[in-house]
Amino acid sequence: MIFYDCSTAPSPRRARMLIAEKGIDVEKHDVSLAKEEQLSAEFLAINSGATVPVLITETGVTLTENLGIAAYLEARFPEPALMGNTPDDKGAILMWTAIAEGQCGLAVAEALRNSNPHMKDRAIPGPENFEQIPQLAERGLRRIDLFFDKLDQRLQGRDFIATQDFSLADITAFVLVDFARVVQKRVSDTHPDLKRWYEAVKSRPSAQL
Ligand SMILES: N[C@@H](CCC(=O)N[C@@H](CS)C(=O)NCC(=O)O)C(=O)O
Repeated sequence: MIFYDCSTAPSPRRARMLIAEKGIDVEKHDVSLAKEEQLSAEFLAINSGATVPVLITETGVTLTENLGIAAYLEARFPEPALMGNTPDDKGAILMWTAIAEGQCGLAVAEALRNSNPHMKDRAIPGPENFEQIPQLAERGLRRIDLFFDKLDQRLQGRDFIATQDFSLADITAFVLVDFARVVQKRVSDTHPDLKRWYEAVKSRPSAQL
């Protein structure tokens, strides 16, 4: 399997953590977003959507979305299960993964991509250019605060976000919460349960990569 990664970006980190948690061997290629390698003809031939991560499966299928990559890896390498074993757990894990993507990942992306001068005209990833809308950056910052509140509340008396076990939902939320540092949002003592969970996930070997 070939894995197109980028060490500085959150989306490939989600897949990287999942691969590490499952102990899977992949051939890794780093794509530098700083050097805009995702827009090169060579990479566009692999993913015309110009984003990482990308996983080329054992049978040669190209997967360009975290959810697709996770579903494939969970089916191909079931242990340890990271997407649930029971119908309830499977539902809860995908639900919390979607909540983290929509309410944290998109909020951080809005805040960063609509304010950073290096991302002028790159407000949305992909082959097309989009101009920045400063109001979206402000809205993104407010939404990150709301998500931190929500997750702190959810984690009261719990070790993991979706179920009794560590799962894809924890990987997704951890990576996206951690990435909020790029817009100066950091987990602090004002959110004690979020902080306890964040420190625990941060200490896992898969989070060091
Ligand atoms: N929905 C995709 C998102 C992939 C994505 O947006 N990746 C970003 C890095 S975090 C990217 O490749 N950006 C390229 C760019 O900024 O031009 C997933 O979750 O896998």
